Amino acid sequence: MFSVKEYVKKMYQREVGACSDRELYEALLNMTQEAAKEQESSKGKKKLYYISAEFLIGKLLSNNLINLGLYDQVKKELEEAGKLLTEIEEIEPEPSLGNGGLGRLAACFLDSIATLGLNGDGIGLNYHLGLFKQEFENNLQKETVNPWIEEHSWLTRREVSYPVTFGNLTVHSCLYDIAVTGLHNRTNKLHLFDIDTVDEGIVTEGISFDKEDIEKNLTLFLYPDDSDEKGHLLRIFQQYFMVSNGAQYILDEAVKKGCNLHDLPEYAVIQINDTHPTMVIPELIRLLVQKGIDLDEAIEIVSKTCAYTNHTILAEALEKWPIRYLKKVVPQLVPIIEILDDKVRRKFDDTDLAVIDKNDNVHMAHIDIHYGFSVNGVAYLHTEILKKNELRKFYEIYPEKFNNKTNGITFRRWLLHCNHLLADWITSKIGRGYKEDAMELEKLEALLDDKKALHEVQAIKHENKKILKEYLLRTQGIEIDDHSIFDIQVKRLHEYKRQQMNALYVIHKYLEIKRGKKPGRPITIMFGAKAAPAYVIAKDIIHLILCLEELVNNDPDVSPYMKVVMVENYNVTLAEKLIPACDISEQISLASKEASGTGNMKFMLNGAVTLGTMDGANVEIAELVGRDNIYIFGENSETVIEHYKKGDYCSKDYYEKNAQIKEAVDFIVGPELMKLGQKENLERLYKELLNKDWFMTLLDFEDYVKVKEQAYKDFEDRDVWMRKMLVNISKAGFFSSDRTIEQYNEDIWKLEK
Ligand code: 26V
Repeated sequence: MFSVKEYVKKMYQREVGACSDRELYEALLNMTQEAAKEQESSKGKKKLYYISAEFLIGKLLSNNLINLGLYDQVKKELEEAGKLLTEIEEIEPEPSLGNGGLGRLAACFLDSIATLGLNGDGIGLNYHLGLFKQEFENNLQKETVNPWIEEHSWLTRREVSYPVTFGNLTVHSCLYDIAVTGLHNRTNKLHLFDIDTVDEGIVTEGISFDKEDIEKNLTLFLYPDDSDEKGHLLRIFQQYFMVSNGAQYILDEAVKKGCNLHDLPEYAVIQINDTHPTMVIPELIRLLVQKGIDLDEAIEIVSKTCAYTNHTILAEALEKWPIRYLKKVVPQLVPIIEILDDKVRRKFDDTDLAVIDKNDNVHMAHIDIHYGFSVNGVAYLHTEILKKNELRKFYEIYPEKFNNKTNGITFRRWLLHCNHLLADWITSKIGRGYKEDAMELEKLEALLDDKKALHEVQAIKHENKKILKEYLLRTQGIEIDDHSIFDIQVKRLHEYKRQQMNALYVIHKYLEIKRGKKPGRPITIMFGAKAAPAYVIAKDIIHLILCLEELVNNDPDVSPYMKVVMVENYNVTLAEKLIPACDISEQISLASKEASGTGNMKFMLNGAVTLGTMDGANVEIAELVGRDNIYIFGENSETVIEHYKKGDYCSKDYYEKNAQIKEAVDFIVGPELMKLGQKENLERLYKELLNKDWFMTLLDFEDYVKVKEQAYKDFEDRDVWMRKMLVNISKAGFFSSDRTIEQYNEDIWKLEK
């Protein structure tokens, strides 16, 4: 019924072979959207609304074709006309509507919700320029705009508009939907709110713009620079715009289905993705009261409708808004927030539990915990830390609200789409069942001692390395050796993720090679990371890595044995190329700091072996694969938390006691790098490591070097390494987001299937 040939004929009155790739892309876009529409369903009285400031959806064409069961047929039709789907895919722009894990998790969840046939939509914002695009200039990160909305896109404009009032300014929203297809199942929606007055023309240099011109900038960027008050205020404008639209939409849909508002929890459940959408709680209360419901009852209704997910324990990421900011942007919510605070204070004799603290800051997470029915962390260790440490007092009063939901990833994108070779091989060995039930991957264990099978896996890995090599050369002019070990760390840049530790390793290895200690096989250490525009030290770390790339790759003594690569503008598309080609997956955060991580799961599924700390979901990976199939190093979370409590970590002690550490740290400000880099940046980073090192890089460095060397050594025993790869693939089933979503539904949402 859906044939490319016919769509092309209808649109262009031509044959497939006579169309340009862009024309074919647009024809496929139309065809896919119509096929998705046929799967739309309104089945289910109760509906989930997953509200999130970020949805990092990636390109959609191939994924939708896979989910709609059209992929093989389309690929074949195109090939018969001399066209390649992989080339057509490159036309599609990638929307950058997220920073990293949190946004990508939301996208994986939407895929699983639709695949499981659940009634659930996403609600977010239609940022015209997304997150910035990263460019490198003089070994520094430069931010530029990243427009992604074209005339023909996945966005469908709806006839929906709501008024949203900020102080004395009222704007009228518009709404765009993106279809979310499930594998052989229903189509749900991602609703992205916007306003028509946004003006991309106000951007001047890089990503600078007037932060006060709300009508022109409201949905211009994802998370504008929040280093100053104007940035903070804009963030509150964005958050309120998102939740006010969301709340009005949710109430409208419920009422249309027969809800009398008193029974709202039977029609709607709202998952609050981190604290960014927290204002949906007071906003819903405000709207219900406006519609005639008594305040106390409104509070109760909303508390039974909202559930909160915590994604971090980092203090600086836990939102606290000064009440004077809220008075400026959303004065109508302030009396409600004060009542919510008052109720808490009357009930509990502990100011740590209050919504508004003594400095007049509103703790958004406290609103979620008191006035939501569920609080979940995103990996076993993370939830335990929340219960025992950061949120201990809340756990004591509401133990029944706390639950864990270990994150997951959608195998449609992170295996079937990004690694066709491996997916086809798996199908040939254990059949198609794993596509519906990821736990069936365990059947691969029967092949662990089958040499021929192991060599096939090795050949697939090598093929993926060649694909990556070709792609990086063509798109970024980067040359890599496909026979080297691919050691990869790709994720947001943050000190707690410790890219700086990996960079120190590069220095250490560089010096070792200079001294004549050459590795048996060349290694390629790859990085990919964006730094928040105002995060100074993060940008210094990027500078260090780029300087090292220049130094190492141009040194004839070293470059035959080690290369350093920092890919520009790391995004979902690049992840889909890097992950299938990876040998060693770097997951080296300071224990207790990475809530879960999801990249770790993607690498594992694609046959990379993890080098990591006992943090986030690494703990669960280690438990599943066993210590022979993962490289663990560093102090554990309990020790780290103790160090923070006692304040007894002193990086200088490590620097002074260990010559290897001293040598690597000193190199940052040594003549080789000073020649290539900026004195100010390198010195600042050096001082930071020596005098502060808040995320304890030097604490774990020695063990990191030791364990990493062991991994490189083990890589040489090819059969043993291949076995490790296959164990990782076969144990990855637990990390399917289908499992995660089943658990959310079972314990929190309770939607009918
Ligand atoms: C965001 C920011 C933004 C500005 C700079 C400082 C800063 C620090 C932390 C954050 C994190 C915000 C929440 C977040 O993205 N958490 C991530 O959520 C993932 C999905 O649950 C999880 O896998 C990651 O471990 C967690 O970091």
